[in-house]
Amino acid sequence: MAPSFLTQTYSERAKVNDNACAKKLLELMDKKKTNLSVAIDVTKKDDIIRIADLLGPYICVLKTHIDIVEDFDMELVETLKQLAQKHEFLIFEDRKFADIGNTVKHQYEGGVYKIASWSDITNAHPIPGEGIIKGLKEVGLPLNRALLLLAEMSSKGTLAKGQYTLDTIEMAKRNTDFVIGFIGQNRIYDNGDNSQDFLYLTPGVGLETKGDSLGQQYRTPHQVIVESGCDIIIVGRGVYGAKDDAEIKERAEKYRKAGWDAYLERIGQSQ
Ligand code: S5P
Repeated sequence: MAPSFLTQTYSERAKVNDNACAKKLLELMDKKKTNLSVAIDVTKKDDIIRIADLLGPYICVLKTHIDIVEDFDMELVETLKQLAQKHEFLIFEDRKFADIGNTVKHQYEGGVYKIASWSDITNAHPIPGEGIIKGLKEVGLPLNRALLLLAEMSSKGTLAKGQYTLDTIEMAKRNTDFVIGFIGQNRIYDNGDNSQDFLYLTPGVGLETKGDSLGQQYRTPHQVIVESGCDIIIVGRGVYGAKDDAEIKERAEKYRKAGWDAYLERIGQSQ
């Protein structure tokens, strides 16, 4: 039996991944030595651009919540696209689509944000059933975009667990041309038979605190990458919530190193 993806390097996995977006992501993770994604959940355009430029060298994925930006315009996304090229990272609009296929198609393609035109990756809740993937795919696939399904959540009391999570994985397996992985807390589907390599992106990561007052729960990069076998750590306030730009960079490097060291340990290459 071929070795599990769990113990393969990101570059080995890039070579056998058929999805252009997943391949690019795995390649740049290997090249930049980072499995850190930062969630820049700030509300002013200039702050997003400043922090994205600052953090570019440390991250593989820049995660946005575009609908919290107070002064949004298309210039913002044009600048983010330029920064993505300059620093080699992917853009992930964390839109969490959750409606019927026909509606999400419009939400993804059009409206104010035109998400599909600039975001390499987006995500969806599987709750409506497979039509949500089909709708998003009609828009995203011709543009070489990719989708993550929310298989589990980091928040207290989440309903995304048990059979729901297992059914989410089955849904992904039927749509591997577009679905490249999951937002989740554990590597649920690691078959060891190498039939499909799904990426696991994991939020709820913090080194200093265990959670917030609104139900968020944090684990360490080591818990996420080594113990739970996930691939990318997503950190928000732990990085951008620093007092100034110098500290934002310091924190990004701390999380990048913690995530990368955990990955090296997992694949058996730690010194
Ligand atoms: O289960 C989840 C899924 C997501 S995408 N839990 C999460 O926290 N997220 C997102 O990750 C959330 O919307 C936010 O943008 C980020 C976590 O931010 P932090 O400040 O708590 O690290």
